[in-house]
Amino acid sequence: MTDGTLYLGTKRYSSWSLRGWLPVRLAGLNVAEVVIPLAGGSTPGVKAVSPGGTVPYLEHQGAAIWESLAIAEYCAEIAPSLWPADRVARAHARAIAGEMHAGYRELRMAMPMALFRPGAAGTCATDGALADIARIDALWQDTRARFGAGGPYLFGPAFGNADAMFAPVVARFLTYAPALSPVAQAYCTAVRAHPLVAAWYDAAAAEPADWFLEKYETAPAPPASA
Ligand SMILES: N[C@@H](CCC(=O)N[C@@H](CS)C(=O)NCC(=O)O)C(=O)O
Repeated sequence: MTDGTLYLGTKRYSSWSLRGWLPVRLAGLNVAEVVIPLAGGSTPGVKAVSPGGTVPYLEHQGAAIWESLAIAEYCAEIAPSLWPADRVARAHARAIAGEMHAGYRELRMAMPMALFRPGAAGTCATDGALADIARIDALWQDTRARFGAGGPYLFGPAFGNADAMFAPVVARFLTYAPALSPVAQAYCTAVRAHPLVAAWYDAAAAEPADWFLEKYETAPAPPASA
């Protein structure tokens, strides 16, 4: 018997689902997982279950939560260590998580999360995406320098809500391989090696081929100058 259900989209592609799944698993919520194959736009199966019409969607002990950042906050009520204990660090973590949730549209549009997309390295680097990447790289460097002592994650040894919000960005960087600072590169390596992120990749790799969306499984066009 579980305490609820976490609805997700195809793990190969659903960046927002990963942002919701990580806090739920980090907090140890006992929920069943339902993965709905995404249609690549509007997915009837998602609209049928989620009040917000999107995944992730969490039902847990009477609570219904359909925004990834709200899921992260809910999980932190159960497991407060998902945010840093220090007030200033916690404020910074919430600010960067909020910036991620609200922003980086150019990056998200140009470089959709597609965990195993072939031939993607070095492609899709629009000017807008590169501007977002520069901002994220600077943010990670600053956060690691100020709050990251003692461990490989944004706030040190514990992988928390801020890392969860950025995990799909890491996934994009691993697929599209834009130029990054050594600090950002090391952070990507650490996030990819986290057992929960590794488990997500493994589950994604096991998804059936009839869930694949061709636009995310074919090599993107090479840069115009190539
Ligand atoms: N702001 C939402 C965004 C969620 C979102 O856009 N999810 C996508 C999947 S990655 C979705 O459900 N799209 C609707 C669909 O495929 O029908 C959140 O933070 O949870």
